[in-house]
Amino acid sequence: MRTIEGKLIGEGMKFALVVSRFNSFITERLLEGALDCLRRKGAAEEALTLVRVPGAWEIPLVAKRLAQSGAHDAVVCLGAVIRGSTPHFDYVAAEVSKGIAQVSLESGVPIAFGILTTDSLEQAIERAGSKAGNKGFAAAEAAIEMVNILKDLGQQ
Ligand code: INI
Repeated sequence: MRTIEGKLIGEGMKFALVVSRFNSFITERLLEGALDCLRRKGAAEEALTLVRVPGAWEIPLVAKRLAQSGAHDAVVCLGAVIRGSTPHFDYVAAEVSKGIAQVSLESGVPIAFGILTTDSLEQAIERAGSKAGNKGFAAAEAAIEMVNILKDLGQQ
């Protein structure tokens, strides 16, 4: 049996990160996690591009532009949509998820989903570098893995 599994090696790869400022107390922790992952797995400093956007709602459009540019092997999206803080929750959470999935499928570029959608600030803190790990780190890891999988599939 041939099994294709992406290696977790980011050397020679270029990444864009899109981070929302809304709930920045959380999103900055996600960014730290994502950068920690990319750097430790071999991505060079000059291979990283960071774009800050106002809120999670704005992430898909910027991710689309970055994916279309051809300048990045993958895009890592980081945001925090917290139900407690807004009646907008359902709209924002649904649209950002759909938007990111759509951009990835249409562009063929891996777009990692590092958007927390939680009921409370406490749950978001748990996923941003405390009890439940760091979702930004996990999203960056998924981006590296996907770039390697697509490379392997392309060489068959
Ligand atoms: N943006 C978020 O990233 N998280 C949220 O929890 C949130 N809430 O609660 O409303 C949020 N709203 C702003 C939205 O993403 C847009 O930036 C804004 O509506 C302007 O388009």
